[in-house]
Amino acid sequence: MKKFFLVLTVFALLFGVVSTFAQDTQSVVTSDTLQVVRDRGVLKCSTSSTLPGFGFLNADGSISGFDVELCQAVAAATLGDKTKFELRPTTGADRFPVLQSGEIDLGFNTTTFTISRDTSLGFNFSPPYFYDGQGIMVRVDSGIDSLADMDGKSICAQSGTTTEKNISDAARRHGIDLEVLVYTEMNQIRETYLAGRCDGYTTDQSELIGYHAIMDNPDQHKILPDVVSKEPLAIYVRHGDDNWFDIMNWTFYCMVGAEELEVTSENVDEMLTSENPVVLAMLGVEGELGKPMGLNNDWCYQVIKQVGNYGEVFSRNLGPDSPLKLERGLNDLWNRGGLLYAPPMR
Ligand SMILES: N[C@@H](CCC(=O)N[C@@H](CS)C(=O)NCC(=O)O)C(=O)O
Repeated sequence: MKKFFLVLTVFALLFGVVSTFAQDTQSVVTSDTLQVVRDRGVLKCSTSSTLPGFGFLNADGSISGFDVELCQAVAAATLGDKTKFELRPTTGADRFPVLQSGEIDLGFNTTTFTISRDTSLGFNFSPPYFYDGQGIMVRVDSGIDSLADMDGKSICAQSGTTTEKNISDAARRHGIDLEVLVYTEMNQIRETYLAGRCDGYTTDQSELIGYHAIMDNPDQHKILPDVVSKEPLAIYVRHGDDNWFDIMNWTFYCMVGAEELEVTSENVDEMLTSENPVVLAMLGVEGELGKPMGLNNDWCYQVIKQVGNYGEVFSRNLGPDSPLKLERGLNDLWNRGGLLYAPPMR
C-alpha cells in the first residue's frame, strides 16, 4: 500500500512539473495574446527610433511615424483607445527576440517579409503595408553613379537585416569586388558613412529618402538609381495564435478598405448612416464582424475615427504632408495602379 502511494505521489509530482512546463511554453508560443493585452490594458509594439517617416525619436522623447500609427490602430481595434500602447525601440538584431520572448505583442520596425523569418524564426506576417526596395546612398563628389561603379569600394550596412545579404548578392551579380562593413546600430552606420569611412551606405530606399530629408547637407549626397532587392515591409506576430494574426491582418485591411470606400477620420461619423451596406458592416452598424475575433463590432470604426484610413496615415507620415514626400506608387490602391487590396468585409 505504501509503495502504491509512493508511486502515486511521484506520478502526481511529475504530472505537475510537466503541466507547469507546458503552460510556460504556451504562455510564449500559443497564448491568447488578445487576452494578455486586455489584462495588461496596454498594447506593446516594437519600432525603430531612427527612421524618419516610420519610427523616429522626437525632441520631446516621443516616437512617431507610420509604424507607430499602425500600432495605434491595433490599440484602437483591441482596447478601443489608440493611446493605450507602449513602444519598444529596437535595432535590426534585437527586434526578433523581443517578440519571440513575449516581451512585445506585435513587431513593426520596417521589417521585410521573407521566407526564413516566417518559417525559421516562427512569425506570421501581415500583407505588405509598404512595398519598398533596397537602395544605396553615396557622396555626390564620389564619382559613383551606379552600383557597377563601386568596384573596389566599401559600403556600410546594418547587421541582422536583409540589406546586409542583399548587397553582397548584388555585388556578386555585377561581378564587382565590394567590401561590406557591418554595424549594429543605424546611427553608427550613418556616422561611419559621414566620416568617409565607407564609400556608400545601403538600406531600404524609404529609409535613405527619410534620412536624406533630415541631413545637414543633403545636396552633398545622392541615392543611386539601382534598386537591389524587393523589400515588402510587413507587420508580424508569433506563430501559434491565429486569432491575433487575424486581428493584425483585419486591422490593416480595415484601413485599406476604408480608403477604397472613401471613409476617413473626418467623415466616419456621417458614414454611420451611409446607404452602402458594405460601409455599415465595416463600421459595425450592421452585422457582427468584430465578435468572432473577440472584438467589439465597432473595432474598425474606432481605427478609422482615432487613427484614419491607410491614405491618411500615408500622407502625413510619408506622403505630401511629410518631409519625405513619397509618391504612392506601388503603395496605392489596386484600382489606382498600386498593390493594396483588402479582401471583402463580409
Ligand atoms: N527592411 C530591412 C531593413 C530594415 C531595417 O533596417 N530595420 C531596422 C531594424 S529595427 C532599423 O532600421 N533599425 C534602426 C536602428 O537600428 O536604429 C529588414 O527587414 O531587414
